[in-house]
Amino acid sequence: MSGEPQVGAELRALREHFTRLMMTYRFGMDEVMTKITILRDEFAYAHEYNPIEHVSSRLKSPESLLAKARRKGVDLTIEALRAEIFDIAGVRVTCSFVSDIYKVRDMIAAQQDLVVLEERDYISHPKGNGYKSLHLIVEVPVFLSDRVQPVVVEIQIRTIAMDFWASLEHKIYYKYDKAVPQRLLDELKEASLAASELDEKMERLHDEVLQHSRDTATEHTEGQSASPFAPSWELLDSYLRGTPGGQGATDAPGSEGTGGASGVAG
Ligand code: 0O2
Repeated sequence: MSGEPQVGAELRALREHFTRLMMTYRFGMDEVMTKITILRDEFAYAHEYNPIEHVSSRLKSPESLLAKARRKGVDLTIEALRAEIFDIAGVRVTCSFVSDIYKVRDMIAAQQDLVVLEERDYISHPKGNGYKSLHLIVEVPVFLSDRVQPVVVEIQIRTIAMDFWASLEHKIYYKYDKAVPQRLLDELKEASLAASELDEKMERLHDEVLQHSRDTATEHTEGQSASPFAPSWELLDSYLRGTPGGQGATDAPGSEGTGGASGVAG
């Protein structure tokens, strides 16, 4: 005999549906993670600059999902959960600067097979407690064996400072079992303002440094950053000369080459 409790057919079916639901949300979340990772890597290569510092994902636990459903008065049916809870699958993107957040938002919104259902801008309209972040509720298609299932994923995009604040606030909120003393709430609000000031200052400094490097740039180096996908200069040169095994002379940037037939060096 197994240790499983005796359950009726209805409960069994509900559990099966719930499991399938969570599985499709996992797939949707993975799709969004892949899209964002591609955007990050491609952007970093093409522009030698990375607007995305970090990407992570989390699937709501069954306990947390059911607690939220109860809190919001959502029926325990797959349709109701799907229609009313948007953060079952969540992806969090942290950026260095506020302007990067909107750059990332635009790149995500431009994806043809993804629909932005809603945008909540808690940066231009912070929550009363000081919470700041840009939330996108998006829908992505998930290709299952017998159908295409649209899945809703919440993407939270924020700066490192906003993220630092939000994780501390979350911790405090749960530590005090949601009854946080007023003094701490006031200090959190102050900390949120300080985080915004830091974001502004860091972005100003970054813009200044960027402008300086543009003004002093002597050669065009776009796309020449180290990449695991780049063949070596020697390999390309020898290929174009028709010599096997990378034996040809090199004309890589900065080397004293003899001016190979290829002219591969930029
Ligand atoms: P967890 O533990 O992160 O999963 P709605 O009824 O739809 O308006 P909802 O669904 O709460 O409200 O939407 P909202 O406001 O966009 O919040 C979704 C998620 O954003 C939250 O999920 C948090 O992750 C984050 N968030 C929103 N407000 C705050 C805040 O004041 N502080 C912090 N630290 N995070 C916040 P969960 O399910 O609340 O929590």
